Amino acid sequence: MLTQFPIWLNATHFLNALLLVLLVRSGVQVLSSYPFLHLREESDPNHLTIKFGKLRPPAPGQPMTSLKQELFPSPWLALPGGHQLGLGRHWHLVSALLWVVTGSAYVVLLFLSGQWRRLVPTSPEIFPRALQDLTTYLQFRLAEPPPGLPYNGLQQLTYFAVVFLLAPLLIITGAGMSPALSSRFPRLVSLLGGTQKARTMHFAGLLAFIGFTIGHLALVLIHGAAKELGTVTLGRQGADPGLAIAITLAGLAVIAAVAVLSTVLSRRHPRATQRGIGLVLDPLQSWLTHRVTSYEQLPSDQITRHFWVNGNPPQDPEYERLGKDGFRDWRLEVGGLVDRPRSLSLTDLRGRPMVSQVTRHRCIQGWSGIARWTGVPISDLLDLVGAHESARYVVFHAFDDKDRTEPDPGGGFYYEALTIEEARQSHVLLALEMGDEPLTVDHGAPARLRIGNQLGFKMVKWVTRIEVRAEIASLGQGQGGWREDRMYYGFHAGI
Ligand SMILES: Nc1nc2c(c(=O)[nH]1)N[C@H]1C(S)=C(S)[C@@H](COP(=O)(O)O)O[C@H]1N2
Ligand SMILES: [Mo]
Repeated sequence: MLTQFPIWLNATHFLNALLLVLLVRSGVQVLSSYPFLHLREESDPNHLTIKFGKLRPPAPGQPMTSLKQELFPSPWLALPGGHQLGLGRHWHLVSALLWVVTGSAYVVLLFLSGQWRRLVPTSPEIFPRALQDLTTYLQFRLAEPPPGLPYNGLQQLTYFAVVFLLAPLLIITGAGMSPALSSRFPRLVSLLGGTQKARTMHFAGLLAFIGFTIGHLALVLIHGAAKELGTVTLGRQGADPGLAIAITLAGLAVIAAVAVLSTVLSRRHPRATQRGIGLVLDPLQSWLTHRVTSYEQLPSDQITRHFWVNGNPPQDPEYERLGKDGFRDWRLEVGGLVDRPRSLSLTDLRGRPMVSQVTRHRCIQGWSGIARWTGVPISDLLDLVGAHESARYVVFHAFDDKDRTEPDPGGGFYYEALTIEEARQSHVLLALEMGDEPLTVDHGAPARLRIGNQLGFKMVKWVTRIEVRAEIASLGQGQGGWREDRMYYGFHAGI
């Protein structure tokens, strides 16, 4: 009986609607943190770009940093609204995960139950039928489905396209933005035309979903809400219309309640939200950053010209003094749970085996840039000092005191931690050069971290000290990094 829907179909339809509301609102939050969409693989807001705001000039004496470009959307529009990219991403990723699980269950049940016949066109005759239906609607008449089927040609074709084309496009373009996945499968990213095109297509997918939803709701109303809602809620056209409308309103109330609760929870209890959602995301993220290593080695002709800066350089007389003579007196301390703590000069570091990689940097905000980086693998330094067996984390401490360089939110020196397994991967370098030149101050002189399969905020610039530790709970606010502590970012940054 194809005109009667089994209950799992109504249930997955409802979950899908609920999750899409979370996805769209948190997606707006993520987009706002870098309100530009690029039409080619170059995050240059002055070139081939769709802008949702004006490019804002830097503060006097500061570089043009990407954080300065963030928009702070209203909580009525975005989840959770305001200055909360970290939590917006948590919501986006956890709803995306649940959405993929729901969608997969739906597709499996569709094929097991034979219900796929309603959706999947089996003959090319669907195209003229859909066109016929469209002209019927345009003449303000109802296009009825063929006898024994629930949908007319136009409905069948659009539903099919949404489930089997649009949803996969959103998943693939989403994966194309993940540093772990896109550096493991560089071919997938080239196929999409690069990270920035993936991001732009992801946004186009959102617009398509919104367009579809509006059309879909309009047709339900035009075809007769009472009759159609019987199918939507109870799976039968003959269902009691009063009951169907009551169930629909209850469903909408649940969606609205989730929208309000997720926003209020995130704003009142940001740490609890970060940790609660982290319980679901952390295992996946940790699996990605531990197991899915970077295979990225891009050709030199893909190197991008525009490379954003993020994070204001240290405002520290000591740093300035060291910089004056090319960091000759600068020393990198490597210590903690190690047998032979060392204090290394730039010359010492240059004497270690150096590795060169052309890789893509992906900032959590959304921009990306490709450069050649040259430096010493962290694993080499860990071996040099003899990191203990009991060590679990490697912490990178920086020169920039955020109370001076980013007073909102401030909170001490920048640092980020990696698990020792992450730090030992071959694509993790202490970079000394960018584009075959010593690092500039903006990009982290004299030494900064480079990680092939994680987001940019992990890649500490202006490194002063590497500390091998057994735990990170007693460091800062205990979340494993300054941005995790202060901006509620996730600890593993593979997505
Ligand atoms: N010490 C320090 N390192 C930092 C930051 C910072 O604020 N301070 N910002 C991080 C972020 S969010 C990004 S995206 C990259 C940017 O690197 P770039 O400025 O070389 O492009 O640096 C990371 N390293
Ligand atoms: Mo970033």
